[in-house]
Amino acid sequence: TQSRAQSVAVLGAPFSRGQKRGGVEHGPKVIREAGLIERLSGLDYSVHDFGDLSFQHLEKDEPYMDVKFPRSVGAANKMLSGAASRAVGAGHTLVMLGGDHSLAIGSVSGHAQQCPDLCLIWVDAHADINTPMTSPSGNLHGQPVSFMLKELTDKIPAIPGFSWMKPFLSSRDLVYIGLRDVDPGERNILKDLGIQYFTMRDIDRMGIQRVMEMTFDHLMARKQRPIHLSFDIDAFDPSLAPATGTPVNGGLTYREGMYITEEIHNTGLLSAMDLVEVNPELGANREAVEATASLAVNVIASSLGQTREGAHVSIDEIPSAK
Ligand code: HAR
Ligand code: MN
Ligand code: MN
Ligand code: MN
Repeated sequence: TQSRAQSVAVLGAPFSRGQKRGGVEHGPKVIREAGLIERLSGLDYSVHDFGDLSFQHLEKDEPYMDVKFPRSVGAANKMLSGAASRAVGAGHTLVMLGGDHSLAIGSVSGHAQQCPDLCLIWVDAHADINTPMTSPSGNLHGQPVSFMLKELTDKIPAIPGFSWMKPFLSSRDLVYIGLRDVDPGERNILKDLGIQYFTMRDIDRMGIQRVMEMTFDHLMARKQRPIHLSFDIDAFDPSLAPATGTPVNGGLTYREGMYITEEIHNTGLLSAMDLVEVNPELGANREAVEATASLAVNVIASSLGQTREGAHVSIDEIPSAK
């Protein structure tokens, strides 16, 4: 049988101040309502639901330069980082439910405290690598990766709320999949640091199978290491994931999404993942919200070993007729 982590920790992070649209803080609730815990239990994991973090609401949190809600985002991520570190340290595979994508600062940094040699696979329409100086919006959900990268240390000003964290990731340990809305400043950073990224155009050209091969060749060339998967639901085409804040046409198909996550599971190296940017207040109707939430559950289940081929059972005799 396959080696599989025995236990999964589910941790909700109901937080929305990394961007300006309300509702994304209800992501954990709708993803749970779509049956997440039951599905993971059905995959034979022991599931530890750690519930939702309760973030302190700061009444006064003025922008710093153009950065919006710096203290709220900093404090929420500090708390999440500690919780993520404890969950991984206790031997669980972590599933963090957002919330907006600024939360990756906490989940990846907490994971890295336990697994300093981790690599990061970022599946998203967006690169989320603006610095506070290049960000066109000031929203921190468009910036989390810039705070993680050692190579950008000198480009990140001291933002209130962020003194607890230091950059911990090398740009060669990061791969993007699904990009199709990259700001000019972001493209400069990607090129300048030589970051490996696969846009939707690259998937069109090479197919998702080749893209995943190249992803693992890049990340595992020197040695196998733990994987952090940060999955933004807006990587999918808006026809599949309508209930999200910044949909961009021309996204992943359902099959591409399942192939990406199946291949990540097949490495046996997935150690933590995020599922972010599900916003139930933005679906046109209940069906749209439920479709988005159930897609999120499928992404998580597939990352954790659900296969389209069907489950392997240890007693594999075909039942006889009598
Ligand atoms: N790049 C834009 C910015 O920095 C938009 C970021 C959009 N948001 C996300 N992140 N959903 O993946 O503001
Ligand atoms: Mn609300
Ligand atoms: Mn994102
Ligand atoms: Mn995105």
